[in-house]
Amino acid sequence: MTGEMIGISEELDKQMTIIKTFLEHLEYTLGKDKYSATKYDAFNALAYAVRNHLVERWLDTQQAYYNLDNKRVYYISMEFLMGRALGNSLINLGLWDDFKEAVESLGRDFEELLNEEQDAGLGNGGLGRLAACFLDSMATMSIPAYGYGIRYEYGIFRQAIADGAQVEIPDNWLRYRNPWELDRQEHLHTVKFYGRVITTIDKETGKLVREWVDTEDVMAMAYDTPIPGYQTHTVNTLRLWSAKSSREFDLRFFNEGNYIRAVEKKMQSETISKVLYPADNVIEGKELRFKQEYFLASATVHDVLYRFKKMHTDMRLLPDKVAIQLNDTHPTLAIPEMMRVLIDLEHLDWEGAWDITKRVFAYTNHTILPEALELWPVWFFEQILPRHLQIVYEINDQFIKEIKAAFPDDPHRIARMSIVEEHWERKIRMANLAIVGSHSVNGVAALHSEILKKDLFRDFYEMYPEKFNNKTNGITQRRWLKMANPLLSSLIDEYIGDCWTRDLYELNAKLKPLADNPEFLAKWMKVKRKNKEKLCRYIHKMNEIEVDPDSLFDVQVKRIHEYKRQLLNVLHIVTLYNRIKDNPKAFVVPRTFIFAGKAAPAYAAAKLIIRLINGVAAAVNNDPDVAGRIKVVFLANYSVTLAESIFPASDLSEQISTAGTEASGTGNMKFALNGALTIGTLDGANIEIMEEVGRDNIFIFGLNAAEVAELKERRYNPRDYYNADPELKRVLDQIASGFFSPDIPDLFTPLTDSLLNLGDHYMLLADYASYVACQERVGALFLDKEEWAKKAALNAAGMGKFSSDRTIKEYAEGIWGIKPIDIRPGGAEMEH
Ligand code: 26Q
Repeated sequence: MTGEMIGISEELDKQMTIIKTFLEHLEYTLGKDKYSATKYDAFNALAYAVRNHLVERWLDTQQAYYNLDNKRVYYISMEFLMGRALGNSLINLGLWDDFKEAVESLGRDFEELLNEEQDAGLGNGGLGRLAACFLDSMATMSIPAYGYGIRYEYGIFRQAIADGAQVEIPDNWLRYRNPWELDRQEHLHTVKFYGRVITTIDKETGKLVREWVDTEDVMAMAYDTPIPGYQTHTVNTLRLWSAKSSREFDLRFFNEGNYIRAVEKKMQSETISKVLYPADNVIEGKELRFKQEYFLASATVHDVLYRFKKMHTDMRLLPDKVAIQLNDTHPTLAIPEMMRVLIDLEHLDWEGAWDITKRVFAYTNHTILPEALELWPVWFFEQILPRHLQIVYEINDQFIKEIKAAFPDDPHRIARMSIVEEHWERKIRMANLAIVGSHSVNGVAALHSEILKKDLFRDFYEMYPEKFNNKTNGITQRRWLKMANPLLSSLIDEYIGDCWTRDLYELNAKLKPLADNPEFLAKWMKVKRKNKEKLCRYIHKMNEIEVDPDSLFDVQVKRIHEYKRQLLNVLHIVTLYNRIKDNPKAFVVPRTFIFAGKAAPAYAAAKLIIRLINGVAAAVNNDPDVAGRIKVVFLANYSVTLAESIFPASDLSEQISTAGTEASGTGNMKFALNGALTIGTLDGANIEIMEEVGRDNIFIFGLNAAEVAELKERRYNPRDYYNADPELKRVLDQIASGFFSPDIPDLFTPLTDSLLNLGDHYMLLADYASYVACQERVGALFLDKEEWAKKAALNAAGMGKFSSDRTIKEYAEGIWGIKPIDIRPGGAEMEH
């Protein structure tokens, strides 16, 4: 046989194996044949076939970690916003083409099968999606890592729009099986709640001994999902905890007199992992949320220590083997839990336990909004976690001694820094606890980390400057370019090869010169146009709106929140609308304004903003004077999957938060990577995006963070802007008068009131004129197609820094002290 023939027969062999595995799963795992199999069955059979490939590497990886006994990082997060797994797994395994061919040879549409998969929506937004990007990057960079979270039975609600308003639909995502998870019945931990603490004196040592008794127990059961790296043998683990009644494991349960009552009790304890709290950047101080946080913290700490103790007896080695990263304060109870286990169960002394704990933990802050800082009432602790309250008090006592030593005679400083807030209701400040109990505190963009040091955590920075550092966020280019935008990926591959998938800085080095290549730019524009056409078809199908693919796609997709200022975007749209109405023949650049995003169900203002967008859409889209020049589209149910089709089709990325409020943003990076230009404020990572793409290739407007602070200081008066700007006044009066809500004329007055009468907290009016002027420059540039395309290419070409691979490398080197582990098939692994 010739070499070529061997190649062909190997290829055939591969195809046959895929088809065989697929059919076996269809028949024996799912019990279907080709007559009875639905599209969804076919998706599942495909997923199981892919899982076979994952499992081999998974076992090799876990075996290698065990044999090497290397240091591992545990990323604990209340949220993992994973989206779909099938396409991503195929890309990371390098099996996309093989599986696509195999599926098509069976007469099925590959893309249609991929679309059968539900999103794993176990997160709200930025923080949850960041955790998912980090998992992809950690596996790709061969970092020995575990994600730990909660297996919510209901993920983020599905959003429908009825009469312009958001309606929440429960996301019962596990109802039709989850082919990616493996239940680990044997990995079970008891999590205790309530009860009381007994103190005795040890007769031999004379020391106080604490026992937490009469507790109500819930079991945490593990479900594992494989996390494959891209072009590597590494497959890491995402371990999600599900709450199971301890009674089920208890024989007395079956002998209880009141059987129905007993089953009710069982169900109650299982509610802990029922539902994700749908709040984003605002806390819901509910008891169930508090229990969820402890459930995750406790089960994870016990699991980490169980794994450590299989290899070691000396707990002082823990910081050499374990790094724990806290994704915001949500899992911070892991700190007192670690202290409890080390002291009460492992019998270490306080100093030893505290030293170990601080060296293990690191804390990432994701927000400076005061309403998102976690404070839990002391009485929650008294009732639910009495032993932890003692420990937190002891940590605080020691800490206050430290403050007094460092800053004598400064009682205000002590009051500000104390872990216990002593207002009329005593509360535990989780951020203070996280800072004191960690060796590292980081923000998620340069500006954000500066604000933490200078403002929010200033006192702590003065005391522990060495703890503070920055880790600018990133995104995985595998999902957000290679998978989401296959046309652009292929174009880039054609010109510079595909090394950018492992090293995004390749774009900076090799794509930049192509921004002057007319042939490349022509192809670039064709790709953008194709992606826009596809989104047009989706918009037509979902919203029955006809959109012009040649219009400027001006896009704001993210959670709906006042600080993100979707309302400022609306003020601009209404301004344009009025200009057209005044002068129907005036030339305006045709634009399609696209919005998507969920509002927290209890956040009235955010829900009203959705109604306003839809009210404006109804007026604008159907007005003959507008003649289709501007259209407004609100796409329902923003999700990872919907995002994957929006970014590739966008021309303009709206990143318009009040300077100093958006910690980083990550959507901003996804847009730019897909060749959208940004209109934005000098906030979060926008600043670093500007530095990377160049000041001439981004549209910056409005006050910067220092100016915002200064204007607040000088007593900002929004009415000054309203009175001085007739165009602005007209827009606000229109919204207030019911122009966009003819059936309920005063529907939107709460929104205009908050701007005019309640202080305009996010300073929309101060930035309005600058925003509108900036948008005029955007429109003018869009008319010059070549110039626009050039800048778009330069944006993508400047994104090297924003790969989450870079971010993870910085965490691994700067905080975790962890090196990559090269995994080889069959187990001949080595440390780098
Ligand atoms: C806390 C307690 C009780 C209930 C809910 C919460 C809660 C849940 C989610 C508080 C905050 C969040 C989410 C915060 C978040 O997504 N922050 C975003 O994190 C991104 C990743 O770092 C940044 O890019 C964004 O700027 C930041 O807003």
